[in-house]
Amino acid sequence: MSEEKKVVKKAVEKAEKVADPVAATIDPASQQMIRRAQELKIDTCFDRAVKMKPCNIGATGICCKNCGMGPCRLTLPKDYDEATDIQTRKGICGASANTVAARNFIRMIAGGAAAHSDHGRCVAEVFLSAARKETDAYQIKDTRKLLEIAPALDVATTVEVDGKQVDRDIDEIALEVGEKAIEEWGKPHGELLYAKRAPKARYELWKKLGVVPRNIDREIVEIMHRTHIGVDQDYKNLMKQGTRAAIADGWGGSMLATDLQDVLFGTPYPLTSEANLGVLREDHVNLVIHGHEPILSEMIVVVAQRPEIVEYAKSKGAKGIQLSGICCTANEILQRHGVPLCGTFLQQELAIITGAVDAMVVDIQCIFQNVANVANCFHTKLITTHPIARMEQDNVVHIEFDEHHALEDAEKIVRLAIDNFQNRRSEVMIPKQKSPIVAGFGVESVEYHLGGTFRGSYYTLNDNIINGRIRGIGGVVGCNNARTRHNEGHIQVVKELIKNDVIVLTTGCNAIACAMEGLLTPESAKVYCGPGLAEVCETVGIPPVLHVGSCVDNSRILLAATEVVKAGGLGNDISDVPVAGSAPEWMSEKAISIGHYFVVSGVYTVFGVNLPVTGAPKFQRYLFEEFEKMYGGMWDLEVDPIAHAQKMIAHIDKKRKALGIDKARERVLMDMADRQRLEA
Ligand code: SF4
Ligand code: MSK
Repeated sequence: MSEEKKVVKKAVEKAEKVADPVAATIDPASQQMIRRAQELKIDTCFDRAVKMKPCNIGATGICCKNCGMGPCRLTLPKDYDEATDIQTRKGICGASANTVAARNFIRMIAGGAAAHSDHGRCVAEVFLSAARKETDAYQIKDTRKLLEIAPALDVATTVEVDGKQVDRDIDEIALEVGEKAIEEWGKPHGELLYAKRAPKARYELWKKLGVVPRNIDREIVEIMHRTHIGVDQDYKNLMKQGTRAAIADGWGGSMLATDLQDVLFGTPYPLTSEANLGVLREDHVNLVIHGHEPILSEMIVVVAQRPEIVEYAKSKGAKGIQLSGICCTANEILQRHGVPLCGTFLQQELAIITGAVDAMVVDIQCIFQNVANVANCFHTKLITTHPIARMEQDNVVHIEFDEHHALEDAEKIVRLAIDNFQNRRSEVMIPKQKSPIVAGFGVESVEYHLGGTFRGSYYTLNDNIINGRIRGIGGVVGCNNARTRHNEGHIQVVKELIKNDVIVLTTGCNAIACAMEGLLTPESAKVYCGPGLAEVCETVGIPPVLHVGSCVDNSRILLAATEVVKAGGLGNDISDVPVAGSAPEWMSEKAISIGHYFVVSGVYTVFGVNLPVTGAPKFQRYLFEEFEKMYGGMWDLEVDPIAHAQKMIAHIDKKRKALGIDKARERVLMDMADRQRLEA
């Protein structure tokens, strides 16, 4: 065969290569839809991941393209020698592998922090509009939460009248909270106000290490400056800036997003719903909401429930309107309204493959451009809504959403979906799988369920940790990644943790994966937990895996850990608490920012899949070991899910030992006989 023919043959083989559905995902509903897509010759991310191999140099963090002389690829030599590395492995400008990896790493933090924080800014702007009464669509809903956050923004909730302190007008407080919040993005002086919401010891440590953020935007911009060619060329100094930006995200942009959303739309409290592709209904108008900001989706929920809109849907032959969500918008409307979860990040194309989605409306973040191509193979209308997130394909409809005419925009979108119901042109195939769930746990509801209202603290949770019924807390979060089997890492890590009495707080796509697996029900405790955690869950009536929201709601995990510190008995700082973090299937820059603010808040944090640091071993050691000496928390990487969870458990046990509570009970590893005894 001639060379040319060989090249063509290879290209054809590559084009025909598709994913093995069972190797691609543990979820039977997704397997069914991957097969369906392959039958219809529609490619999905699972097929593309098989066709395109990642570049090992980039994946290990040592490719630099920060200037036009590059890309410089600083491949890790087989005979790597740390002593000579800095002289022998360098870019054209001389940048070392440590510099390149650190620059890449903090640029990921900048990307993630920018995404969360810009989301937060958008919420703050809508909040301010609502406080100024410029819009009827949004109101201050949760005044209790408003009063709770006001002092943290230096806003007084009382005022002196005739020598007495009296309550201030709520509208006045809301306006000042909105103005103060907006200033956190770009104020010229001072420091991030919310940094003081961390335990006192943590705030003082940040102060001592010089990493308290000045404002949110500045820390992100400074990363872009420092990582420009020829600026900061010391990986430790680069990471110091990465730390400032990550704190500005977790304790700033993300936390403000969560708080202001709670005030505007209500603080979540536990409710029931369902999860997986089976929530779509053949005889209903299916409108899937995908993205991150609840500003739009809240309005869609309102409009879709209006009797005249439901009647309009019926006039088109549908039995009603079924809303459902993908990614974190899904988590937002689930936790406040019980709208079902249609799927995770990797199921966005699969939802359309069912043929039952009349419209998918998207806002920002985690939206595959290929959903437009898939939608084009069906009747599905794909609607973009955000001025910063549009798509080039012609079949995409853009309805720009604005808080000043929010309800009108939402109605346009819902009507578009309804009008499209009659245009279904291919066979509808909806997988039957869906799982019941209990979601909507915030810092407040965890306090209520585990602490009791009369105590008003996390005392009972702490007590259960001290007596060993609960061994510790795992914060398991983050995305799916098409480079690894969908949901397998998430589920194995979480099951191993709860089997060993570690209660799990979850957000993002991990929360959706756990929902699909049936782990978000109180009943699952009896099946999957160690005896201590099972007993607590049964007594209190909660699931062993608590869904605490979306990606920005990782701030709830930080505040829950802070409440644990405040309740007493488990040390003075988050780094003393038996807690560990995890993102088994991460993929986004946001995950790196989240991971880093967990670490510098004092949490040992393990990632799965890979980390773009392994090509620079000295830099990696800095993050994985030396950070613990400075912050009490550090990074780790473990691809095997069981080993991953066991590393978290070992860290939790280390903390228990340091607190002197390790003798309370021996480690329990449940086998089948234990489980049967528990069930008897
Ligand atoms: Fe290469 Fe230095 Fe330019 Fe990076 S900044 S691409 S290492 S020359
Ligand atoms: S949606 S950032 S894939 S968790 Fe927040 Fe899921 Fe990760 Fe997007």
